[in-house]
Amino acid sequence: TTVIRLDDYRPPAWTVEHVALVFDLGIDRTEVDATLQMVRAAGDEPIRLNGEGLELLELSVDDRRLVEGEYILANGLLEIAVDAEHCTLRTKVALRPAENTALEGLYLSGSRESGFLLTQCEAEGFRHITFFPDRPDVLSRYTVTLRADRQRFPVLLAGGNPDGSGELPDGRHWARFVDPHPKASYLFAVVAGRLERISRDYTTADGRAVALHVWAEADVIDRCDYAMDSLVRSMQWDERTYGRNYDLDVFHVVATHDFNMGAMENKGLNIFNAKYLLADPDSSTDDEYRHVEAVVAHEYFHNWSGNRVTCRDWFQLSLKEGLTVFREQSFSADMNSAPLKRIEDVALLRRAQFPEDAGPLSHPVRPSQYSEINNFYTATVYEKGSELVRMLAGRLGTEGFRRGMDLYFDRHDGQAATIEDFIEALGDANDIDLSSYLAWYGQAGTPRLTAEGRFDPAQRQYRLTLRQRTPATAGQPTKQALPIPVRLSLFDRSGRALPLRLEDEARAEGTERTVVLDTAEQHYVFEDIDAAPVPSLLRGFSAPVILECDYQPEDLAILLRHDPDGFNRWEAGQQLAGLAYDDCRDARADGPALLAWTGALAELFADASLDDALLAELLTPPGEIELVERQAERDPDRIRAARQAMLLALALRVGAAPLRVRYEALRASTSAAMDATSQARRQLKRRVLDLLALIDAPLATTFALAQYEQAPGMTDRLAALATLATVAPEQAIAPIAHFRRRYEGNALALDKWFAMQAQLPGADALARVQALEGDPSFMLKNPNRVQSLVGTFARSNPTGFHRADGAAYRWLADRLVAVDGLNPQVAARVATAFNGWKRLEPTRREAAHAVVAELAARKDLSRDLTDILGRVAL
Ligand code: DPP
Ligand code: ZN
Repeated sequence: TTVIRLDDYRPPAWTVEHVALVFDLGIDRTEVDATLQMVRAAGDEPIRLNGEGLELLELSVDDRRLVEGEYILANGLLEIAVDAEHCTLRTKVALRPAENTALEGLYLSGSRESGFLLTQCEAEGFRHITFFPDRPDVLSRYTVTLRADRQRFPVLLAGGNPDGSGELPDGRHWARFVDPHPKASYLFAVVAGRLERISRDYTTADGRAVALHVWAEADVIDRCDYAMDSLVRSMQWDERTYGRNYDLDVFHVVATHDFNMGAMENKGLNIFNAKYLLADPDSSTDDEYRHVEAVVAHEYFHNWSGNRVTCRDWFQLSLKEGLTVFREQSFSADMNSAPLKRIEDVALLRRAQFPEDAGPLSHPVRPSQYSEINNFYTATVYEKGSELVRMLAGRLGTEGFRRGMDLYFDRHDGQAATIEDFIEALGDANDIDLSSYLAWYGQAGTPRLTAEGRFDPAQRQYRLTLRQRTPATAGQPTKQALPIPVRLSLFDRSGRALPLRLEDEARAEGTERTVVLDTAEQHYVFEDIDAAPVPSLLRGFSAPVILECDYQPEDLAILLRHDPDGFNRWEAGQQLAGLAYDDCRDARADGPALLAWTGALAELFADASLDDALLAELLTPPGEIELVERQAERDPDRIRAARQAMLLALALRVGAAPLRVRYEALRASTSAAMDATSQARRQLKRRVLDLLALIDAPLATTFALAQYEQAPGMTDRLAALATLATVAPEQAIAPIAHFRRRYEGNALALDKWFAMQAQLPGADALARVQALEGDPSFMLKNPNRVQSLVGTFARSNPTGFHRADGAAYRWLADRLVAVDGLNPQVAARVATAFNGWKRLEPTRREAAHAVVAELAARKDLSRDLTDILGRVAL
């Protein structure tokens, strides 16, 4: 396989100033006629165009047809030697959309009879549509004409402003679109078929009238209103927060059930996985509502952070993704609760990115090489990338960051930029040199931050020593020190935040400080301290690191009880839960950390002033996947057993009666309302019921059965089903069957039905999953369905997937090969479930190794899957 390296980057030899595309659309065969205005940019190289799976029908340069021998077509490249400085290059190709199961390029969503055609071009899908220099640093203006049968394809859409439409002979029609903004080919999109729409008029802050349209198939169009509301909120927020206005006369959003990723920010024509666009109380959970709002915002925000300023090359992917995730997270924090949003984001980082960064697939936020770019749409590029932007934003403050962003957008508008450009613009606007932060982009692995405090009563000083160390990762044996911003406070033992005065400072200033650790080790001496304080470190999760601090359990209990900030409180609880886990792991039923954790939570449980959602989060210790870090030899059964033991201790400490009373009170206020209070109640109700189930299974079963029957919406219904399936499998059989019938034909609800069952732990998990494969609605061809059953089982069911006999590994290997034959991107994504095999205990490790090695040795797999397996097997 060819490896692409960042160091080998060369600007394009030829660019395309304007491209005119004419599509004659058909499900079995589509013809694409492309006219490219080519301009030589540098050197004397031939024109080289990417093209894959295209049937070349015609090729001409400046109106002269080329014959064989006048061009070279091999290995996905069309090469034509041209002497001139510019030329008009024309190609005509044929495609077969209905056969395209990889869902990259032009493909069919749904059935031949009623489905519609659409495109996905990021990262390198455009080359499956026409011959083109398919790289993000070639920016072109697009004119797109679509022609198709009017009956079969009544709706014709492409990015840009509408520029006419009309009738053609034989029941056909046409529509043309002109995009005035030069864009990269990965942002191209068309959609054609039978779709319904909801519409709204919007006027931007700078006075442009924009028609907003959300499109979906007829059976789901009534579930698009929340997406439309979210879109309007996003547009207003970006105007307010970043001064960014939308820049076309029309903005389309389209939902499809067949999509490899979450959504795609094509210029003027966003396309969404239906999972992130449709929402209604009967079939969507509260979490899903939040995801819809966030993803709609994310794709909209890309219009500036991604489209107007795009990436020079795919190594810079985080330039748009990390930045846009950060913008999306800030938006969600503003729309909902900021501390809860931060909890959600940090929990995701720890669950998804930390493990990724600790295994063989570890890579820097800006990778230095790849063989398949599709495999770098990762938690590292997205979530860790966002944390890096957050550190920069924190360093500059709200106003400074805005100044920096203004300069970045201004300076690079209409360009393909690099991460250096971004950091330079932020720095230049504030006269600060931020270049030391670049090291974060190039270095993989999660840094360990060690903190050690020493109180000196004679000097009335508290001396804090911070150290950093990043463990070696795949291909990066040695690491450098990074700038780590550590936001901190000191608390006295009554929970009061102390005024902070560092040595050399004349006066104390405030109770919170950010120090930047940019060497391996540094000391900070705080003055006027009367008694050993409790340090609260890394407040707000000020850097994406793992904190190792020699906290005593009672120190953390003080923070958990008293920290005024919801996020920090939760964080103290997580740290304490980690220590409590260690007690359970080592069979210390009366361990001090376990007692401190359960004691503090029992107290908070009784505190009526605490927000329901925060309490629910506090009652949730780190998950099994996160806890593997606390285990030298990973045995998922033992991890689960220890975690269950700590939950049981918590339930006992809170007590059956308070849990029952709380559940009943929350049940009494059940409603279908979507406001924050109602959502918080549902979330807490679920936690309380699950805790109650650990100490009074019969009562919890009765509650869950009733809750399933009376649930006013999906959140309560699905939660009840999951509790039943765990606590009383026999009694769950009928409700599970009922749910299946109730949602026949509702793909997204059925996905949740598969996923819920795929997560049920234990020895029968594989058999259950295999039985579910026999359900008539299961199909390998649909990415969401594969993810909901196969992906969920492999990634989110540690005890089920990692069974000691290796049977689930062998099962997954078979499924990967089958999926790979249809859709390489999906196969590669699911295969990342093998990332952690090397640190499993020996029996499982050997079983996994055998399977991974055998798969990796196959020669008949896609480049996507081969790349993942090759790196995982190393
Ligand atoms: N660029 C897309 C996104 O919004 C990739 N699926 O993340
Ligand atoms: Zn994105």
